[in-house]
Amino acid sequence: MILVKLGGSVITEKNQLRSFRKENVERLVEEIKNAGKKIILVHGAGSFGHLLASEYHLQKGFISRDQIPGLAKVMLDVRELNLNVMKILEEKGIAAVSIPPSTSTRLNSGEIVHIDYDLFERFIELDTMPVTFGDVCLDKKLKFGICSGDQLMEKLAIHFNVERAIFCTDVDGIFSSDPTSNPDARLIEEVDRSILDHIPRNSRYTDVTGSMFGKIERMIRIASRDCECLVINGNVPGRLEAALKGDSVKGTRVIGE
Ligand code: IP8
Repeated sequence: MILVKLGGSVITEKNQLRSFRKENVERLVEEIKNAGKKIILVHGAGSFGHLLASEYHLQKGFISRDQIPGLAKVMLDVRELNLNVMKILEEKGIAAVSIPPSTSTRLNSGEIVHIDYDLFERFIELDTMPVTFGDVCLDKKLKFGICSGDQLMEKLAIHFNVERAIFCTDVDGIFSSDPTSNPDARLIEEVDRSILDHIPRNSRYTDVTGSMFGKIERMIRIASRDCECLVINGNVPGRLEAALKGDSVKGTRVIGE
């Protein structure tokens, strides 16, 4: 079993509200189909989630009633994004089923404490591809919160003991600094815990779901479970297919401990 995350920046225009990158998703789905592997697919929220979630401070949990219309809007928008992805999977002949975290996952202080794994297991038994995504979920302590695709990747990788977890982003992998603003940024082909000494814990980051530091920490935990963990560029044709097939591909391999 292989776990794939299509990052929000690969499937949406991140700074343009609710803008779906249809052609990119069509190509990525083709690559998934060509590779012919058993996959659980996770996708991020991109501009269907982060912009409004940040405006309504949903990542902080319940602060006031004024957030509630925002909660409903973000839930609707990420469903719409998921539906766009599901339609393409169906059109390309992949029998995929959507498992929205808002109805299958619970948080406590922002961390996942429950996932209905049985739903995933039963759909996998039926030879379908489960698809889940970054969403708004109920939170025991904070009433509600944001469940990111990365949090789902960690839990699903561990529960299903997957052989490989592939994170598709809009850059070639993990860099020594932000490659979109620093021309001297260097791609790091193998990343281990020592990199965390060079990344600020609370780096300025546009996502409501946390810093680069936190994302890499999750990846290290995945890689520590005997799972090959790769970060690749989902915008470059062929890379996802190669990574799925186990061929060598430009990107970052995360080393566990
Ligand atoms: O894009 C975020 O999920 P991510 C989910 O995987 C929302 O970080 C609703 C912003």
